[in-house]
Formats: sequence, structure tokens, C-alpha cells
Amino acid sequence: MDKATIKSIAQFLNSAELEKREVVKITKEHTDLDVETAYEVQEQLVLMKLEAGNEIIGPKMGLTSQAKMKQMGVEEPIYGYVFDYMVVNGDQLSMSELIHPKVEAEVAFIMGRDVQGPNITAEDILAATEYIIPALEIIDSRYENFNFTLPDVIADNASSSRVFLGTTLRRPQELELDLLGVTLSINGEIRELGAGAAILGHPANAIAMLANMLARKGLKIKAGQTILAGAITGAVMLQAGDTVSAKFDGLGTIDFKVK
Ligand code: 0L1
Ligand code: MG
Repeated sequence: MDKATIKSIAQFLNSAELEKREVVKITKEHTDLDVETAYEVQEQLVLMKLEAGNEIIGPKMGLTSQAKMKQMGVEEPIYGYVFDYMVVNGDQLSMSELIHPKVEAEVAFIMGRDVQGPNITAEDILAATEYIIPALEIIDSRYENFNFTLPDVIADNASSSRVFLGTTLRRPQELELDLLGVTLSINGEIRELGAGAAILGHPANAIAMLANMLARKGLKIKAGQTILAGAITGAVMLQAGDTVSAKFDGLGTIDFKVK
């Protein structure tokens, strides 16, 4: 695929996000879009957002659960980027800014040091992490009915849309992250629950994998970045009027209302 086509797909997906418009998956027309090219589209999309004055909070990992990987028929998770405008301040999610959002409970790593792959392990990540915080990710695929292939979702910045970051900070050594229990309730009813091990056996494994995937592109994890490790729970579709509450063992709660 030539550079101009890659840029035009990135522009198309960026406009769909900005105009809150769902679109047909890219691979319907561009049947030759493979994973490598999809990351090139994502790079262009990221560049467009940076040129528009947005800042990267950190990369994020997606498709880190066995269930999601099986569903997509893939063996490797994917990554995308969370930008400053995606971080919600306060406790309200505005439906009018989004297409068809879903919420999933995650943990985020606040990095104290740069981490340069390859050959990074979970131990390296834990040693380089300053704090762990709870997070709720709002994924909002730009594709109709979340209907996409792996290259489509990579090109679409791994469905990144919004994130609520919790205020409880814990040192990684204070937690057993694989045993971290989480419940996700909507309107007072527990809809999803899970433990940190849902993320590749241990959330630090996902961040290590991220460092090694970024290294293939000559990139690294940077000190100060806040990185979503992947979903501990399944993703739940949101409706205006919903009240969302997530409880994280030892990491407090995150509550918000969908307006
Ligand atoms: O953060 C994620 O795991 C999202 C990956 C994309 C899959 C989806 O939109 O469901
Ligand atoms: Mg996620």
C-alpha cells in the first residue's frame, strides 16, 4: 500500500472520531491491509493528533485477554495511544462526544524510568514502575457495530477513546497484581468481574510485551507515561443515564455517570 493511501485512511479514521461518525471497516475496500501496514496507518493517525496539538499520555495495550484474542483469532495483543484529550476530568462521560462507547476495567502503570526493549521482562517493568493506579477505559471503535478485523482495529488506534484514571496510587511492590480483584457495576448491578491475571497472566507481562513490540519500531516506553495494561473485565456497552462504578481491591473505586 502506498504512503498516500496510508495517510488518507488515517485521515478518514481521524475524521470519523472527530465527527463522531461510525464508518465501514477499512478492510472492506482495502482487502490488502495487513497488520504491519495497519500500524503505519496508526502512526499517521498519531502524527495527525500530535500536529493538532494533542499530547500522548502513554501507549496502551489492547486485546490482552485470552477471550478477546480467541474472539479475534490472534496470538498477539495490540497497542494504541491514549492522548491528553481522552482523559476525563470529573465524573461524567458525555455520550454526545462519542459513537457507541463501552467501558472496561483496567490498571495503569505510571513509569518512573524509560524502558527500551527487546528482551524486557515483567520484573524489568515492575522495577521501572513508580505507581499503579486503577483505570476505566472507554473504547469507542469508529467501525459500525464494533465490526472489524485485526488490521482494522490497529489502524483505528485500538478503539481508544476516553479514560478515567483513579486517584489511589500504590507502589507495584505493595500489590499482587495478578490477584487484583475488580468488579464493574452498571446501575448498581455487577456486570463484569475479574482478576489482574486476566491480562496475560499478570498485568506487568502486558507492559513488557508492549516494550518489546515498540522496540521493533525503534521506540521505547518513556518515564512519566501512564500506560493502560489491558482489560481485567469484559467491556460493557454504555447508555445515557447509566451510573458506572468499579471497585478495585486495594486501589479504591472509580465512579462516573453517563450524560
Ligand atoms: O483496549 C482494548 O482492548 C481495545 C482493543 C480493541 C477491541 C475492541 O474495540 O473491542
Ligand atoms: Mg482496553
